[in-house]
Amino acid sequence: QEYTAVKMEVAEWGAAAKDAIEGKVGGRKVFLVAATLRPETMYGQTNCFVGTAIKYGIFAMSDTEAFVCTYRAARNMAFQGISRERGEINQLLEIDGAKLVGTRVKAPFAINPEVYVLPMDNVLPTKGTGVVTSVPSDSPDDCATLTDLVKKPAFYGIEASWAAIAPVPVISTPDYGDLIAPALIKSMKIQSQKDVKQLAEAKEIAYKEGFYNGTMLVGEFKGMKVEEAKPRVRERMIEAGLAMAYAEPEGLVISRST
Ligand code: ZZB
Repeated sequence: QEYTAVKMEVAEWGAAAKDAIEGKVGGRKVFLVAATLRPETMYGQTNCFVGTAIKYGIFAMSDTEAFVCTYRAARNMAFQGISRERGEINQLLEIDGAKLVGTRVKAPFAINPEVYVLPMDNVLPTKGTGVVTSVPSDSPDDCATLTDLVKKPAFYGIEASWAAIAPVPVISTPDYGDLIAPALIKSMKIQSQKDVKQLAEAKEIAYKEGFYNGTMLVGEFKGMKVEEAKPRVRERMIEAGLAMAYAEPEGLVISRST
């Protein structure tokens, strides 16, 4: 899978992270790095998700920058020309996902320039970077999770205000309007992030509809078909130094067996 790895710079650490990190990153700028297959939706980011039971590392990528992601992702990046020295992994510290919740990060290209790190039950430690950027307008999983958080902030250990953020229309499709994910959640009667089977179905529909029938509503490529805008937005983010190409290790598996 060829992902776009989006650099979400920490604007302000939450209280728990601040204590854990203080004095340990050597003055580097720190970024949570989210892997996405939908760079064209980045205008609609409303928050960032981590798994509270996942262990993350903070990895020095250069003298001036450090990335928050899983060890597995840092290792992949080290072999994809993202870290300064090939194969080198320099972990500055380990931190529990739970401690990252409440941190405020910058969301590149988003209409909401800064967003909160929030908890999601279904973040897989074995996929992408373990950090997910959330676009509730176009991702049913994100929409369902954010709704859970709004309903039960205390249960999820967050401040209600961190999740009190409306989906931003980014893409229009003829059949589902300007907010496909909320429309699917409603028509499929999805109750929460726990409805994983229906959410997988909704995701499939949202991917296909968005890609083949979607038109951009915002940004530099407003009015363009999603199919054409997608690689262009990605390129713009990479040019701006806000994103990188990031591939999953299928490639490594193949090269090992050959
Ligand atoms: C932003 C975004 C906006 C995404 C959207 C999707 C959609 P897939 O299709 O199953 O391969 N993701 C990335 N890493 C993880 C992880 N470790 N655990 C759980 N989810 C993760 O999934 C790729 C998508 O799953 C990624 O693209 C990311 O969310 C999430 F409008 O990034 B996406 C219809 C989907 N729309």
